Amino acid sequence: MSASAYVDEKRLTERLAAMARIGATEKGGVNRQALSKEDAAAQRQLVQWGAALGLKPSVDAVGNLFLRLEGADTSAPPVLSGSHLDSQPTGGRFDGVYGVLAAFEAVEAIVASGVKPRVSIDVVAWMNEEGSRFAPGMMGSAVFAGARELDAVLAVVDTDNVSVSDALASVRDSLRDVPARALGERASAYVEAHIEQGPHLEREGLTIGVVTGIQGKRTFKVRVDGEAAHAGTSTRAERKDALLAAIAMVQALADAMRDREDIVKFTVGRFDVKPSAPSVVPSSVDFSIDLRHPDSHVLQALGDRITPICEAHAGVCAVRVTELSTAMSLDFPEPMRALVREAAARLELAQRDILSTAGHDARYLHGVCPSAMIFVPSHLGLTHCETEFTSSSDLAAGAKVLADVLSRLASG
Ligand code: HGY
Ligand code: MN
Ligand code: MN
Repeated sequence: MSASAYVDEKRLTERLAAMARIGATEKGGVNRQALSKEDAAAQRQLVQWGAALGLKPSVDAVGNLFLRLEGADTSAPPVLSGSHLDSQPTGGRFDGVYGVLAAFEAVEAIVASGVKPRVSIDVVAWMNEEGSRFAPGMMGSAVFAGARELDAVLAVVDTDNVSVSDALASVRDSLRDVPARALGERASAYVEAHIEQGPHLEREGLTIGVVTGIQGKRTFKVRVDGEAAHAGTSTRAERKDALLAAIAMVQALADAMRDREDIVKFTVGRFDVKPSAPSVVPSSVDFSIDLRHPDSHVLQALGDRITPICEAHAGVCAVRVTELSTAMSLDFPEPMRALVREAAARLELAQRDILSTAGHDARYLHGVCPSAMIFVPSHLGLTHCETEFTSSSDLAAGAKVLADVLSRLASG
């Protein structure tokens, strides 16, 4: 029987429930931000499950966690499969962690099938995919793929001025029995299972999304500097009000990004006002920009307008725009997409091709080895929120497709 026959829906569901208890929020979601104690606890839990299955753990210098099922040829580059354990502050119980546990379940099914893969398979949990605590996201996969420098990532600080380096050291300390692994070891292929984070599969009554690619994304941080002043004594003419300047910038940006087709995705998710005191004119504002579009030319053109628009609305304040990440749209290779399509067809699962408008670590793996993604439905498309939900039968279906795809890739 193929490995998919050994995928156990109950086991997968129970592991997801166990992970959802780590960083659980009162409203049924999770707050398991990158390199937090909750993230460390989730990694420890994964290592423990791996030990019971005989998987060999390792951690690289940027905090990516790997669990290896050794193949017959240990010199050959492994097949990788996974996603991320970190979440948004009010995240859901499936975003990221499903891909890690589906990969784990697929490997457990392959072990149960009794077939020893020719090449090794690594289950991977990438460090800081979400970018909520440390921006930008996808740090682990980007450094693994050589798209970002390790030192630059380690120097990034969170809003409490804690660096990735310090936070990583404390997580590493709690995994001190896990051996180190070199950065960016070769991989022969990568497959990531993930919830769709959109409404299409559920709306069309489908179970599997064969992901064709990932839309492009550019992220920025904007710093507006004015001057603190007394709310009662300073006149409008004297003021350098950073808040009013920042609001004018955001409104002008939103107007510039508004397209009739509603394809442009423009988001200001973070907006920090200082000193944030009712009777003080704001002296500075820091805000984020997340800009996405499936057409790289449009993304380039719109993103290039951000700095001039901010400067044009700065008034008497100063403004500094910094681009944090730039990633153009990508298409996964057809032979990899075909593997997913054929596995879903063999399992008689309703499927269709689908573009990912959310970002994923597969974006960076695509740059180093043939990569693919498998989507399962998100109820009402709800995600990055505590009501995120996918049925256990859909979760198991995605793991079955993954198990068969990994089996084929690892058999060489
Ligand atoms: O932002 C994203 O697209 C991903 O879910 N972190
Ligand atoms: Mn994700
Ligand atoms: Mn996410």
